[in-house]
Amino acid sequence: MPETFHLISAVTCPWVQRAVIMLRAKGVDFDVTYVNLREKPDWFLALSPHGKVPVLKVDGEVLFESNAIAEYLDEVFEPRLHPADPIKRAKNRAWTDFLPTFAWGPGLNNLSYCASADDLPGALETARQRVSRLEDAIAKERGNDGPFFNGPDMCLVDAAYAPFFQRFMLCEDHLKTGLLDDFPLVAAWVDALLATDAVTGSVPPEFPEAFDENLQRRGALAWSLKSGAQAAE
Ligand SMILES: N[C@@H](CCC(=O)N[C@@H](CS)C(=O)NCC(=O)O)C(=O)O
Repeated sequence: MPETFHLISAVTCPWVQRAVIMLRAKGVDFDVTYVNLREKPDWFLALSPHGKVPVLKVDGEVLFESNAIAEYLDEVFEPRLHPADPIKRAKNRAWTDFLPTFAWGPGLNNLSYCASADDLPGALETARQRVSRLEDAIAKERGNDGPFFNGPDMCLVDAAYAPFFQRFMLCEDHLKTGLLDDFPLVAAWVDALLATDAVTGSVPPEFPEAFDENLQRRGALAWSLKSGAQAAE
């Protein structure tokens, strides 16, 4: 059994968070080193094949890509989060593959980080199309037997999507788009994800401040609305 786990991380990275959710769900202890991705240190560039986080060092072996890391952790540590049934497992992997399209296809992130009120309706419409695919998938594959993607137990699809929904909900507090109002299965799924210890404890204490800085740097509408409301208090 491997003994040491060292995660190379960035505070607001959703792909890193997916790895952390998996480590927490599996009860694996790990050390963390944070890197500044705007000034990547040489040791990091030498270690990370794509110059990206997450990287997980396992007894000195370098793993990269959050999906590969999640699959590795699931193979090595109990409890198994992937479904035992190969057909269900393949479908889960397919929905995990949908994540980049869901987030950036353009997708949910374009709404979360939307720059202006004028851009909001278009971003909302695209995000609705993306969420609707998940709503249909859940209705077809699982029905009402939630709250997680496959049912009562967390799975790798949950670990993949949770960070993106978490960020959206932080922005939604200010944007108030009502995106999830017409998607009850996804809405209940998101509620469950954001109430799960493996997810809630997967960001460091400095996350809220770093996320706000990120919004500000992106010139996000959510940030203008938040800072405007704070100034009015
Ligand atoms: N497909 C990769 C995406 C990882 C990724 O994009 N990480 C970002 C931070 S959130 C990064 O390291 N960006 C640095 C860069 O692209 O230079 C994964 O799933 O691990």
